Amino acid sequence: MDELRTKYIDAIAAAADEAALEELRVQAVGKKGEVSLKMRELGKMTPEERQVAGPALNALKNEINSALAAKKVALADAALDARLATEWLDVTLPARNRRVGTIHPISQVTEEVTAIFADMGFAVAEGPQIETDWYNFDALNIPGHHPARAEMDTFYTHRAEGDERPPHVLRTHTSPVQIRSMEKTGAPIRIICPGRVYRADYDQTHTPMFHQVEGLALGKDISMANLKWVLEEFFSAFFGTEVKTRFRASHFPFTEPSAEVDIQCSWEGGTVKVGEGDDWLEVLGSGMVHPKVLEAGGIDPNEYQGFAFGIGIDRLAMLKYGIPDLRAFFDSDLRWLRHYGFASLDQPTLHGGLNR
Ligand code: 2U9
Repeated sequence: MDELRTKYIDAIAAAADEAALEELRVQAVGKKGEVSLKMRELGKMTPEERQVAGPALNALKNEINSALAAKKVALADAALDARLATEWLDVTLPARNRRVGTIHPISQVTEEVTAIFADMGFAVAEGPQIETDWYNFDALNIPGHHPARAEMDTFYTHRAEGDERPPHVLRTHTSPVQIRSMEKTGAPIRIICPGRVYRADYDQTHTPMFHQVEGLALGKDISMANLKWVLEEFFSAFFGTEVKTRFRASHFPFTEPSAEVDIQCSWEGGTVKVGEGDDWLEVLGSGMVHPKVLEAGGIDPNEYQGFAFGIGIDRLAMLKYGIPDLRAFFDSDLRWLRHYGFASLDQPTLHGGLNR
């Protein structure tokens, strides 16, 4: 029995893993194990012999079982220690750099323009990009025969065969939004309408989809003088320097009188600088809203009047951020987007400064 005890207690102490331990358990105290076989021999003994050998074998079995259980716990602890020693990570390390996207210059400029006009009390209005010909043309005093319709290179949708109704169009300007807003809220009103517009034209300075922001201010006492102040205020805030404007008489179907607006600039070494020099750059169309357009929006022209204007956002972005080719705006070239894009956590506010 002493031999068996020494053999198994030593072997258990030396077992390298749980599998070896299980093998030892089977060999010693399993059904056909050495200790179990010895226990079977108890039957052949005399009662006196059995009285000594029985408790001794039981004690040996218990001792081996205890040693097995203790070693099992020790092995598990050692395995856990080994894992903890190898599978660790330093949670205090700084995170790995990840490429983050950038804000597109069009989005950036739209936010800048919105912030400036919001500060002057203009709300943002939006509307559908697919319009009826009424909202896109007729309501804006552009009747069916008007040459402006042909000049606008309009995209038309298809009507089913036999459907004689005029087709819907992709809006050629954001002006329909202003008509819809006039219908909805009436006057007085002060809104800007930024958004996508569409014209079938493509070269270095034209893309079939581009962006406009139009403005509308109606009240009982609004004049061209207010228009000039608002625009000069806008350009100075946008370019971060005082910008002079020049109004030239023009013609649009939806405004009367109408004016095209130039901003002061200089040309040096092939680059434009806004707010200095003796040259002028045309950037915008504007005027007093035509009485017929007010009527189309459900507003009495004898009671209310006001100004409207339209600016190309893409053009503004090119001017402010020195971007040479309009077409690159919409190529989705990642190198271009990383170069001209803006940090998403660096959005413009009037107090934070729009011109960094
Ligand atoms: C309503 C009444 C009047 C908006 C106006 C212009 C003149 C204009 C162009 C500037 C550059 C378009 O992006 S561009 O090519 N816009 O010249 N837009 S007046 O007049 C309105 C609009 C809505 C109800």
